[in-house]
Amino acid sequence: MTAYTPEPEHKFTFGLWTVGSTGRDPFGGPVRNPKTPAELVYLLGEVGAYGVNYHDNDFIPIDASPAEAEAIKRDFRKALDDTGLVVPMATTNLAFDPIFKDGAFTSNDPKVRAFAFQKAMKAIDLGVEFGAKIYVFWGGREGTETDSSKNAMEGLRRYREALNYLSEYVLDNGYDLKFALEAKPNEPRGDIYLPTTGHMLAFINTLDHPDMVGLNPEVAHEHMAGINFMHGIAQAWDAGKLWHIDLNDQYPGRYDQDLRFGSRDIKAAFYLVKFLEDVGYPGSRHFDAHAYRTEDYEGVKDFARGCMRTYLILKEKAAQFNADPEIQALLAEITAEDPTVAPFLGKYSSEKAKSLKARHFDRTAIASRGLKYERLDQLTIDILLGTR
Ligand code: GCO
Ligand code: MN
Ligand code: MN
Repeated sequence: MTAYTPEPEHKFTFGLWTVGSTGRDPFGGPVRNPKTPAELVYLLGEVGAYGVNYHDNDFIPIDASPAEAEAIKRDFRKALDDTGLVVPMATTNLAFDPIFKDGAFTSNDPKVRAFAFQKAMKAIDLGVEFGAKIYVFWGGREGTETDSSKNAMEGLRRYREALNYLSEYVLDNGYDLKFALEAKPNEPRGDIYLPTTGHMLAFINTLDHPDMVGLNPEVAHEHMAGINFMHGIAQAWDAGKLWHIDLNDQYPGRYDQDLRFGSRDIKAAFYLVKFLEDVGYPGSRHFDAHAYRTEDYEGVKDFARGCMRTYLILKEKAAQFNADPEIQALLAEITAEDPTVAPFLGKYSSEKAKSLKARHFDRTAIASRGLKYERLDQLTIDILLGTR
């Protein structure tokens, strides 16, 4: 039994905005005093995280003077040096300021779009300055409440124009930086453009520099849409586009909860961790979640430790699943090849097609076979509940 101790090799990261959340929600103000970026780095160092990510403005406030910005950066740099934490990812806040009330890149107002380009370029510089290699785009307010207001095709065109422009900016500056797009179906907008990982995946192929652009899927966002997150992750991985991931949890059909990883749907979290570990996903395991509003900063540390601990427990459970003789025997039986039909499958040829069309299948006999998925699922549950 391991101690489930987070190590740098696990690549566990948190955003400044996650452990730094003061618990504000639409129905109430802050319940925790804000901490500085440097203080949050020390907190993350204490719980054993590998890295810290930030938006431009949870690092440097939007109205900070150049001297204030320099002081914040200096303290932050020292905290990184003291703790050994790294900055793998950065992003732009294109949602909070009132100027973005109708979106940023897709706003109907060209001044807002130009300001968004400017803000994103400066935020990219700020990310690169601290070593970020992944730059996330989450289109929080890129959408509508009423489709009378915006043409959906125009929305896509503007989004594409922004990503193309910013790709050129990165190339022009010789930055070693790749983009990762994050989908979400709704909240804060009534509807957000490119609502799922699948939509994003298709959109990437329409860009000028598709090789520079991948994905940052988030558990909660796909659960909000009621879909199987791991299946989307598999598709992203299959496309070579799983470059970052936002881990948290979420009950479907509710507001955006950002719960501690694995705290709601353990089974979904298990299949996800098993997938990431089985394929050898090399990127950050970024927890985009926050502590309950009931907590003080000790509770925030409990939250952060809990995210990493649950991941490591599920990683151990995945190894147990892979090594379980009964499970593996069942899987071998379920997926066994059949030499009598093997010649008909695989790559098409007209010969094959002709002989396959002539083959008789005993549908009743084939369909009468029990597949033992009940047994398999119960074995999985027994592993997860610790009784196996
Ligand atoms: C959300 C999003 C954000 C983004 C973050 C980085 O639902 O609020 O998940 O937390 O991940 O803005 O782009
Ligand atoms: Mn989210
Ligand atoms: Mn996110």
